[in-house]
Amino acid sequence: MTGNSQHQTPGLPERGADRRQPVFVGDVQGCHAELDALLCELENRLGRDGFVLHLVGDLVNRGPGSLRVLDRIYRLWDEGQAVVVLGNHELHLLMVAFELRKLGERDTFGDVLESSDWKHWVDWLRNRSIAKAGHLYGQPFVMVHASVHPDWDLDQVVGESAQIERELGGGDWESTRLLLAQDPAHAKAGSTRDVLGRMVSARSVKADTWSSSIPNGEGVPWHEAWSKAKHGYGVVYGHWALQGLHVAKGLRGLDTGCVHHGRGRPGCLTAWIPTRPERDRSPFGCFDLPDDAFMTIPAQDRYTR
Ligand SMILES: [Mn+2]
Repeated sequence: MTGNSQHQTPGLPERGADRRQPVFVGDVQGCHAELDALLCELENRLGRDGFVLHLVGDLVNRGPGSLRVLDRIYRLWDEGQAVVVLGNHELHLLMVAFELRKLGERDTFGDVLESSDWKHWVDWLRNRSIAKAGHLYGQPFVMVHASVHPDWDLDQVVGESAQIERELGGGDWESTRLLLAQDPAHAKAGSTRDVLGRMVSARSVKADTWSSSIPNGEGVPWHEAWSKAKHGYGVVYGHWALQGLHVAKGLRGLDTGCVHHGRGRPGCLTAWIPTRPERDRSPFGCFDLPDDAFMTIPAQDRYTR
């Protein structure tokens, strides 16, 4: 698979245009100490300005420092050193901010919504992307929080994401509220609300439907169906802490449950630091196997039960 400049985005330049190392980071979920430790390691290894963070979403919730995480990532984003896609916890935060849902007992992003500049955070989040496509050493890929439809080619992923972003962001807050007010359980298959749910929440798929549940006899993991379609692009994603680190051809699942320490394995924050592939490795370039280009930061506490 060769590069296709059609999918180039400002945040993810083609090789040669930007010498900074791309670094993909799994679900942070308010684990500010681990994020700080990761950034410290990256600065030591790559230099203060030597990398661009790509965060797979779920920056906030369950952990102790949602506001601190947002603040740190925002500064990097503002300096052009971070690329962000939204996760289901960011959408949940927006729905609470729009009074479409109540703050749950386990929700810990009250610090964001109670801050004096909460409107800034709502506005920044609602204007973030659902998917970010680009190239890694010539290999087309997309970063998304949970999943892409198994049948979509990269153009469709980008198109669906752009449609959602038009309705979720821009304009006034009312358009955001109207989209989020739709019940995803009753949204028509393929509607903007349905596709938004799929991209930020899905784990299993069956025919043209999806579910956030892990496959239980009904349906299969979304990436199993996606792999069968033999697409030429890679997917970097998060959202599936119970699955843990997922390294397969074309796929890098990075949610290693930093905030869910104790769910069957020690939690940690994981970063993928893809390396330039050797010349003959194909078809997935840096998404091929084997791959040990990961950095892990152990969770410093048991944040959730
Ligand atoms: Mn998630």
